[in-house]
Amino acid sequence: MKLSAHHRIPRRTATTAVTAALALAGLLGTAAPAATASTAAATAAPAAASPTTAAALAAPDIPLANVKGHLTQFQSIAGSNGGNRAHGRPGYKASIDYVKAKLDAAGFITTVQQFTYNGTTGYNLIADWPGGDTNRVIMAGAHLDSVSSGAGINDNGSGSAAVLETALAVSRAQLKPAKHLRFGWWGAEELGLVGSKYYVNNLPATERAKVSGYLNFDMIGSPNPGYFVYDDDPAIEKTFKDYFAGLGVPTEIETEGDGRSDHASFKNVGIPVGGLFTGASRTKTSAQAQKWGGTAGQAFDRCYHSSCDTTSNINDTALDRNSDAVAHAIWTLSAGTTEPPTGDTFENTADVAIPDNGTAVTSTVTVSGRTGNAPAALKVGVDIIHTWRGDLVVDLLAPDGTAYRLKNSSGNDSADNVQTTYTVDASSEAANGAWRLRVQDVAAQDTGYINAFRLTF
Ligand code: DTR
Ligand code: CA
Ligand code: ZN
Ligand code: ZN
Repeated sequence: MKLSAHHRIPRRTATTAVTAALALAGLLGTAAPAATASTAAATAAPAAASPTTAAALAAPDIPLANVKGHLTQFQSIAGSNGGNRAHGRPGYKASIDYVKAKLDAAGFITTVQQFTYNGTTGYNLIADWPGGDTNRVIMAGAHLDSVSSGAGINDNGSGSAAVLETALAVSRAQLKPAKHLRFGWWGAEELGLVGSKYYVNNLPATERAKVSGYLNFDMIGSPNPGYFVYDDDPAIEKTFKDYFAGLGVPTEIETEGDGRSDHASFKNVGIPVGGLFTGASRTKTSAQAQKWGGTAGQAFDRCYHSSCDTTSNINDTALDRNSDAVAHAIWTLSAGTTEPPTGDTFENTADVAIPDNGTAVTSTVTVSGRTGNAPAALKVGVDIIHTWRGDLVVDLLAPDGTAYRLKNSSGNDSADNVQTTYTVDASSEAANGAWRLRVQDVAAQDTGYINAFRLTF
């Protein structure tokens, strides 16, 4: 339980003990070389401010060749497994294994969720990108199964490949969004949204409440494409429409989508949803052909649920535009508010020797790129290697010099090291500037050093 009854200690007055919240220890690494000698008043060189925010970052281009490479793999998998990637058939599990291997290699935390339908085992693949606020999850998904009549390259290799390549782009960028990113590949969608329903139904209500939005991509490379945006959550819809407007590509509201793909499973439990679609068996009108090109009077996808839904059943421009739109939505919706997102960390890992029973030393981090004041729950990560930590007094110094007592000396605390995170109400302090951790050893014998100092906003 965190108790953070902090009182701001006016500058240069006798420090008053305040209760510091001790969060889980171990946020900072403990491995460190023996302390290097340094002058008593030494202040470690401030680490270069390294805000790890994605607030303003634009999404990278998603390479069409990479997306098509995944489609080639799905085609090959179908070819080696009876011609399809359908639920309960070997081609589906082989597809799961392919996608999972790519994600594991890219640093995702993957989970294969099993379920049974029609007497056979189905699989969902969930991939979490470590970091971000796990109370605010942005999720993107696609069904990975095909119908039994073919390889299902547009339906829905296209969505699966675009979501996979976007996840891999997140890894390449080492993106650190404010919100937590999760990706899903669903089984048995063609049999009635079975896999996504199973996932949602087995997600505790507390976990469902953390999903800020679910983005669905089912058929996004149709050979005679339309550009349809789901008309569900307004913010998600706007994100997609703005993207296509930026390309000069008109969009239409997806009118047949309700209940027709995996977003329905999420919508049914109150999770905001959105998504993209390039059309299935419906016929493109003349007006649509006027704005999008292609062939009026012909289905958006003539090979829908047919054996001809192969890698030749893809419109490259549609697949490229939609893959880039997936990335745009992920980068944009996970960045949080206009403020640099929570999870912004600044740290200094330079060692600073603490003189035994001597003057105080400091370690400095310089915060920049933020606006306004620091938060009321500023996380102060402290990592001090020191025998008999009862010798130590530890303060946080705000940029204006105001001292916040984190730890008092306590003669009988013979344990080693101070490795924990304090929560400080720093809301009266400007966020930007040089923050310092001040440490003083006030009792003879036992020595050590500051190993790391971290501020998380
Ligand atoms: N049911 C999907 C294809 C599909 C048909 N209409 C829509 C609208 C929105 C998304 C998907 C679809 C399938 O066959 O997988
Ligand atoms: Ca691209
Ligand atoms: Zn289908
Ligand atoms: Zn589909």
